[in-house]
Amino acid sequence: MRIAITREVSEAIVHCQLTYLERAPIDVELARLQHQHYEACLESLGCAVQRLPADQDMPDSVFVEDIVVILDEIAVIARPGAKIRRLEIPGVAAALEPYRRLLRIVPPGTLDGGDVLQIGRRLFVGQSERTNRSGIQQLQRLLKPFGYSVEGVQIRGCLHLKSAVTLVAGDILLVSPNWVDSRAFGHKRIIEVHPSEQQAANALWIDPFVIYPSAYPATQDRMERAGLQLKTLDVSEFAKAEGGVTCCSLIINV
Ligand code: CIR
Repeated sequence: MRIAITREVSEAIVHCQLTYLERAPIDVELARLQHQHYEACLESLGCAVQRLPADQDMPDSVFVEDIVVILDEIAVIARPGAKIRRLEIPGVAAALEPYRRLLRIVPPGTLDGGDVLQIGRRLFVGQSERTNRSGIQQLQRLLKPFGYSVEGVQIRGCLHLKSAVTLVAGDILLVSPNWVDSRAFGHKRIIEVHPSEQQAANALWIDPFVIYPSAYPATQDRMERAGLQLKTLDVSEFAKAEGGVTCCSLIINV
């Protein structure tokens, strides 16, 4: 069985953190509707959705992925590079306690969950504006006893590693080649995003389906030609907040 932890869209999302995008007005009601559709999609794929409440002081609450790295054996509570986002930690940690033993990234380390791409026992971690060397080294030390390797990966021009690359099937990566060099990931098959859709590499694989933004039809076409089964969603308001489809849930195998 799978649990999907999500978190309410805060009224304050209009003041969300932005790094590479210009601020564009976010329609909070529309964001909430899109969030409901996202949750319904997760439910249709067999996930039991558990939605956490959020406050005014958490503009980016909906992007739960950044707060923790969840593995089968353990969960590592991250330490987001944007200080204001650390207020999101206690609520997410409390929700995870029934499911996993919790380890933690501590100062001076910073790490955003959106920078961590898991491929089997290998974890690739984006060296981004949010995740520093200490965060990566701590993750390495914490996970070594569980048999995971942790490798830093250079990214350029995007917020997180998973803005640039996600796993969309057991052996296929979806990659935005201007933002990351896919040779870092070894032997996987690669689907490159369409050159006109640089932001299109963030997809959420819930085997055998892929949840995917409807905003990238040319890349969608490439994925479908490769035999992938997509569930598309309009997530326009999250995209304005520099978020994608992986960021809005924590999937826990129980
Ligand atoms: C932030 O800058 O922290 C949020 N506005 C967006 C976070 C998106 N999270 C993700 O890609 N994992």
